[in-house]
Amino acid sequence: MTGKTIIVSNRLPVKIQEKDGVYSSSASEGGLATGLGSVYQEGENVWIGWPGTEIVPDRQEEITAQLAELSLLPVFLSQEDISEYYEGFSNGVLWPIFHYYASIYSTYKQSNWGFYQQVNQKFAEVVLQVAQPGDTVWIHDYQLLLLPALIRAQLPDVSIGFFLHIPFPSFQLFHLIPWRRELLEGLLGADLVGFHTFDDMQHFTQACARLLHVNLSSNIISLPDRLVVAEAFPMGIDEQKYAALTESKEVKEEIKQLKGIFANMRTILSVDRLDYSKGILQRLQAFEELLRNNPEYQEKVVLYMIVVPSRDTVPQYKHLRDEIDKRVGNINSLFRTLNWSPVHYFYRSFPIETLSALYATANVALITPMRDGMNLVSKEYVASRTQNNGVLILSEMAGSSRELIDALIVNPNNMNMMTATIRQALEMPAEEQESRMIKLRKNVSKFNVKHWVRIFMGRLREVKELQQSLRTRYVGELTTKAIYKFYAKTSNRIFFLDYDGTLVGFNAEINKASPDEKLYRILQNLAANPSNKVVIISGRDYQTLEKWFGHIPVTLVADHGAWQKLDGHWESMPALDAQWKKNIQPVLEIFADRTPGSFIEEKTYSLAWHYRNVESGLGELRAGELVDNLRFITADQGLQILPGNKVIEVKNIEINKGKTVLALLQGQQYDFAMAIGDDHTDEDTFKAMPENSVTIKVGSNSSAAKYYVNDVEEVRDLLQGFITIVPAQGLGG
Ligand code: GDG
Repeated sequence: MTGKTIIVSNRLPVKIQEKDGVYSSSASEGGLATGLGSVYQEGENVWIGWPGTEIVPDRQEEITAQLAELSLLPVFLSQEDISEYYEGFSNGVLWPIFHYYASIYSTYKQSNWGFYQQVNQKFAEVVLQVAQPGDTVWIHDYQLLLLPALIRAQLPDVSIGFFLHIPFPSFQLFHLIPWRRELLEGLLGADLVGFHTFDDMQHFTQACARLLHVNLSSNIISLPDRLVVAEAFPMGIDEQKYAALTESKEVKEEIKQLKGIFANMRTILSVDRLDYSKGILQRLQAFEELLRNNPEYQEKVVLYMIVVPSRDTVPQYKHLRDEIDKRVGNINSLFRTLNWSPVHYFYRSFPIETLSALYATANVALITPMRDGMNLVSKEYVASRTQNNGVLILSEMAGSSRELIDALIVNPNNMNMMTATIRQALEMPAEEQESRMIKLRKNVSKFNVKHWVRIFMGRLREVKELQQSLRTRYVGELTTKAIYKFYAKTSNRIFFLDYDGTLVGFNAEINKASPDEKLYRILQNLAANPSNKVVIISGRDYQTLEKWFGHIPVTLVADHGAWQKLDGHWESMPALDAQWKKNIQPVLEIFADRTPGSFIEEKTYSLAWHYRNVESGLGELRAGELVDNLRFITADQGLQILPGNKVIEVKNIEINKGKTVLALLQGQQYDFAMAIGDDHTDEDTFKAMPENSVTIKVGSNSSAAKYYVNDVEEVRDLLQGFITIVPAQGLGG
């Protein structure tokens, strides 16, 4: 049975009004509210968020009751909370950095951060009042980056999805934030982290790999207790609503009026919230240049510009507003004639019907943000063009430009391109407009907001199933007994044992991690039983394995399978090339030179850069950079990059422990097969093992192995049991 769904966002999808001491609330029709409407209003489901205004304590109960009718649950915030957490940290630190505005004047106030933490905690408390194991929580946006981990800590058995509506910046930008680690750790409380674009997703996973000790395999981040998936889910709109609006009586009336006002005139529409990320000033500049360089457009073209008031108590926004006023004033005073004003500028919001009429009538939509997570306005314009005409000009910095590829795509910093593209749009023949708009509409209608919700929720369920399938069980007393019993009944057995991190602990000096007496005894006794074949399968070079284990009757596999000792002789995998090493070695050397304590290990078919002795933090940082560099230069070279425990290794793609395991199992009839390992090269071993084998991961419960143990001591105890406990209990062997 699945539990309920809880949506969490900074603001509730509701407008609260107070008149003469009486509060009333009405649902608002934002994009998110439309998309999630069918979700939060169902059954026990609920939407949690701030009601948008400060409510005095003695009225909070009443508001809570009112909102409950709408399936909403409020988080009450004080004025101070809002100014520090929302205006200070969310909009003063996260918003600019995430939109690539890193100012040298940025101030990172500790008190803003303190409130950000506290308010996220307040949200967590409200979520925890209603959430239960088995429920699904879907958290939205940059104001709540810490919330996933806060909920996870109290309630490990919930599904948590997170969606970021704004861009996730590249590493160099994200790196600037003093609390960058805490922010990532907060997000990694989620099971699924969604972004508008593939780039944002990659920026996030790279930040995790570089700043935290996590293993990354494409878009999957492995944490010790579970894996987290990051993915792109481009958000859509309710396209039918926008198409239907154009047919409504009210909108038709407004369309008629607009057509009357702008008869013989071509209109360019621009709609944004007041924000420096939206490129409003640059757009005005482009329009001014268009008029200056193309006098034929005078009295023929109008820029209809709506700027919706937003955050204008913040000095920066107020300044932007003043700048826009000035620029509009300049353009109008420069070009205005008796019958014509080039810019029709409105600093206010309009009812959706007016917006719809503008979308339906504007010949061109000029949407040129400097950075935008998605930009829904561009999609709304397309959805409103039911006659398949009109031209969309779209900035390549908007997430929507990845999908709306039939728009005219511009770089908003390139003024020549901007003006040339506006001309191209104004002059575009009807057939071209139609063929482009048909394709745009198809896209907007297929990937609509319902589709977005369905795909996100579906993926979250899949991630949960994936986690479940990888969740291994601890080898407790009962399991150990069962394993020993199984062992006792069999007579042709094979053991695949990894070395570092499995049979011996991690040592800062690679050559100090040599086998001790106790380990020799265990291995010798285990291998002395003629029914047992013991394979040590390691990433170490063959010379080292020979030195340590050459004298005991075990099979040795070195260098992750590149070398094997069969019948007393070391043999390498046939037809492997090692020419690539001369290209990669210099890169590793640069990193070794720049990173005190790190060193390079050369094996026959691989090169490894070790950073176990590097100052903590620096090693991880350099490792991330190295992986990025290597990805770039190893593409198409048939090489694999393996980030291991304090090591980055590069080797031929053909080398893989799993392949070696398969080769050793081939044609043999083992009735007992066991594999133990600790890092992700051992995952290949686990996957290659036969169905009924015993696979054991060391130190983590998220693995393809069936069971896990905590540490090397537990591995040794388990192996020791085959030698002492099994015979002692008369179980045979
Ligand atoms: C954030 C991200 C991402 C605008 N003027 C009026 C009005 N609007 C509505 C539009 C549209 C919405 O506001 C604006 O959405 P955007 O997506 O364009 O931009 P942000 O507000 O910055 O949204 C953005 C989005 O989250 C979703 O993930 O796309 O990148 O920054 O729906 O129609 N609505 C009415 N009157 C107006 O005057 N009624």
